[in-house]
This record gives sequence, C-alpha cells and structure tokens, in this order.
Amino acid sequence: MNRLFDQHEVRTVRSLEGMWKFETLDAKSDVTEMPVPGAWETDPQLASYRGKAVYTKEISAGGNVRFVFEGVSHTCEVSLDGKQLGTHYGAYGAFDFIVKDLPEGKHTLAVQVDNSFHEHSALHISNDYYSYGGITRPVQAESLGDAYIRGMHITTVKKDGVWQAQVELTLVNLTDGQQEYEAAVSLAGAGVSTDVTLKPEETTTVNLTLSCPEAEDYCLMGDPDGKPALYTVKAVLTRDGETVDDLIDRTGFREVKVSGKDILFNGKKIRIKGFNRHEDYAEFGCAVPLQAMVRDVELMKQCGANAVRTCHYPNDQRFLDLCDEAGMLVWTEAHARGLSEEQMRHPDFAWEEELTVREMVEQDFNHPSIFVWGLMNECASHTEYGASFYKKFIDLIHRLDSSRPVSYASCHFDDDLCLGLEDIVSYNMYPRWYTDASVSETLKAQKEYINSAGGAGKPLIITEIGAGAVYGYRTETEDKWSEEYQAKALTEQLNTVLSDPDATGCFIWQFADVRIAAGKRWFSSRPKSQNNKGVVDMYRRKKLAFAAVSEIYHRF
Ligand code: ADA
Repeated sequence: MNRLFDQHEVRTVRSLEGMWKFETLDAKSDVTEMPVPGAWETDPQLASYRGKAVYTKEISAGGNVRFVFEGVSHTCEVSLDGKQLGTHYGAYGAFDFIVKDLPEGKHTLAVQVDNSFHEHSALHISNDYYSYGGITRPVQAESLGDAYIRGMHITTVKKDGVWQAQVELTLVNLTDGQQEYEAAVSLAGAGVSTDVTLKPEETTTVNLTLSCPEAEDYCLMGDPDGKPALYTVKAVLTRDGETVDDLIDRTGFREVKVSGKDILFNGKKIRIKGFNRHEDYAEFGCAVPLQAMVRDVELMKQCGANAVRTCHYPNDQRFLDLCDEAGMLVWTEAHARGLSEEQMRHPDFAWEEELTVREMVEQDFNHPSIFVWGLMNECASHTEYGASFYKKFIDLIHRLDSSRPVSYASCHFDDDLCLGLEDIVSYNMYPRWYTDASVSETLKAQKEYINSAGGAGKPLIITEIGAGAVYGYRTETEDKWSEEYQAKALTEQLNTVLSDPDATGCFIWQFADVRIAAGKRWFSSRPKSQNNKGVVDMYRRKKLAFAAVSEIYHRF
C-alpha cells in the first residue's frame, strides 16, 4: 500500500504510478495517455465521461508477482498479457491478484475500468456525490517468494497498567509443498516469534501476543497528557535463518470503550467537533494528491476540529495516516448512501455491501485514530428487510473487530428499527435548512424518540448537521444559499449540539463542497450541480462559516 512510511524492507515493491496508455470505449476521444493514480474527469475531454476505458502498461516482471490496486473507480477487469486475472467492484476497496511463476521479461498489464451506473452496480448509483472514473488510487507490483505475509491486525489492550498488543498474522504459502517457517513480530521494544507450518497453497493465521511495558498511550489532539504516539510494528517471515518476507505497519496504544452515554478513548470521554469530508477536489476529482490531503487536515485543525467522518466510504490510506499523526478521531464508513429498500433488494446489493464492509475492516484495521466503524448511511433501517442487513453487517463487523464500536447514520426520525443493534446512536439532521424548526426543539424530539426506540442509554452522535451556501454569494438579508445564512445556521446548530450533555458531539456536513451526479433528481436542490454545504468550496476557499465554526470549535 502507498503509506506515509515504508511497509517493506525485504519485499521488493515497485510503484506503477505514472502515465499509462488509455482508450475510451464508449465514446471517441483523443486521449491516449492517462496518469495513474488519477480520475479521468481531470482531462477536459472527459470531464463528464461515464462509461468504459482501458488502461495498459508495459512492465518488466518475473517470478511470483502480486499486483495491488488500492482503488479503481468503480468496476474493473484486470488482465496480464491478454489473460484475465480477475474483476473487482467498488471504488474504495483495495484488491490484489497474484501471478505465480511469471516468465522474466516484458508483460502487458491491462485494466478495463467502468464508471457507468450499470445494471450490476447496487452501490455506485447517481448520488449526492460524484462517482469518478479511473485508476484513482496507487498501484504496485510486488515480488514474492514461496510464502508471504498477507496481513497483520494489531489490537492493543491494557492489562494491569501494561499495554499488550495482540497481533494476528495472515500467512500464505504459494507453493504446492508444505513449508516450515518462523514468524516474528517486534513492537515498542518487545518481540515475539513462533514456528509455523504452512500447508500447500493455504492461508494460515497466527496469533501472537506482545507485552509492551515501554509503550505510551496514544493521545488525541489537544490532550495535555501526551502525544499521538505512533509505533512501528514489524513482522518478518524467516526460513532456515533467511528472512523471506516482511510487513511493516504503525499502531498506537489505545482502547475505545462505550460506557453508558460516553465514548471513552483511553479512559477519557471524547467530545466530537468534526467534519464530514468527501474525497473530492475541483482540480483532482476523487484522486486527491498528498499535498491536498495535508491541506485538508491543516484546514480542519485550523478550524478547531478534532474529528473527521470519511463519508460515505473508506478513504485513501495516506489520509488516514495523516489523521493518525495528528491524533484526529476518525469515523470510517463502509460504502452505501441513501439506499431505499427497493435499492437494497437489488440482486447484487448483498455481496457488494459485504465486500465493502470486509475491505474496510481489512484495510483500516490498524489505524489508531479510527474510533468507530460506520456503515450504510441513511439506508432502509426503518423496514424489516433493510434491518436484516443492518443486523447482518453490524454482527459481521463485531466479529471482525471486537475492539471498536459500530454505528450507522440514520435519517429515520420516527420509525428506525435498528437503534438497538448499534453501539452508538447516530442521526443526520438539518434543522434550519431542510426544516424551519429550531435546533433545540429538533434535538429534544429526537432524543425522546431514541429513548423510546431501543437507543436509550447509548451515546449519541449527530453525524450530519449543516446548511448550504454558494461561495461568494453574500447578502444582508441572510437568504438561504448565502454565506451569511450558512454561518448563522451553523452557529445555532453547533452551539446547541455541543452544549447538550446527551450528545457526544457532531460532524458538520460538510468540510468542502463536492460535485454531484448529474440528473434530474438533484438539479433543483443542488446549485452548480454541487452539494454546497462545505465551509470551504471545492478549491478550499473559505466561506464565512469557516470563521464562525472556528470560533465555536475552539471555544468548546
Ligand atoms: C444526507 C446524506 C449526505 C448529503 C446530505 C445533504 O444526510 O447523508 O450524503 O446528501 O444529506 O446534503 O442533504
């Protein structure tokens, strides 16, 4: 993966970033080359292209090669020298293909990408954000030996005042013979190892526990008692004294617990002063370069925020690395936004949603800043059919990671069936924008309903609150869509939510304006075909609300 640190000292990893050959299949264009990573919409000829395109790249490789794609938006078929390696659905999940015993020499890697809302696409539909096209996140070719470390999950637990790290390694034997190895993990001055037999062509899981008396707590941004201390975790696989593979990650020592209506991070009650952030920039679409991610984190910090929600899908690993370094709380989320029961009855919904949930947990597991797993924003949690999927996927996440709470953002204000299933109750609400009711009346009514519907005694997060403003539209009459109105609405919204003792805080909808899908559903409520509720616009120019939010977030 492309991270802010090296993940391998032993395994050879080659980045396949750069210019790839390119051809559109569903419309003519003169575009013959495309940068990877990148969204093809950044090319003026393809600014609104929705369809298929083929990317090809000649590479030199041989032996056992693992091709790692961190995100292709959103449906793809990958082939090598004309032979299909496999397919993948979903823009925000990392996936890989392994080719064994590839003859040394030149080979052609081809990726056919489709961003159309095709009949098998249940999650990528015309929506209130844009489904861009292309190989939008980094790609690598890794050279593997006979066996490799496929994954590593680290869970930190404090026992009798001393930190322990429980490490689960996933090891894969690529040969057809049984192999004997030693697997070792080191972290925070501690180390542990074990002998392991890897059966032919099988995946084996190994669990190791390290006691780490030297480890310091991972502290959140602004905590006077410490820093967001990050530690390097190194796993190595050794055979006959020779190190054959490695995997390096980072972790921080922390526990997240729900205690009554509080969320405790290393024993301290958190208050969320957050932003929802889509991966979207005027110049880059969803393929946000590192320097722009850094700018977003800096702007959020400047505004006094301590939390970000990766609405409505898992984000680029480098953004999560930046959050880890900043000690900024993260709500990560499995992809799905606003699906009705009818849309959840799509024949491909169940497997596509399960895939995005599994990929989220797999790729995001070790980030210490992630305090909650989110899923299925504003889907049909108010019908029996929809609720069966909330149950299924909440249970699945609990099984995959028992160390973090699970929640979903609801908009079913008086008929939600799933509040009893989640660990934290979360609501999206827009008083003073979609309704004229005051924020305090809205919150009061919502709390009463939650208490009667299975959510009593649980923490409450307002996962969305906000108002729209078109950048530069200023008026003394505080009309809706003006910067003045947005600043005023957010002032009432934030002051009310943050002073409510029953709420753990809120995520403003949203950090920056985003492009939305064209189509008649949105045109009348989305000026400029954008969701304009950002406190900065798509170029990160600050609206009046930025200063208003900053004053409040710094005060609370
Ligand atoms: C919803 C949804 C967001 C966005 C927002 C809005 O709550 O979760 O994706 O569409 O409303 O702007 O109305």
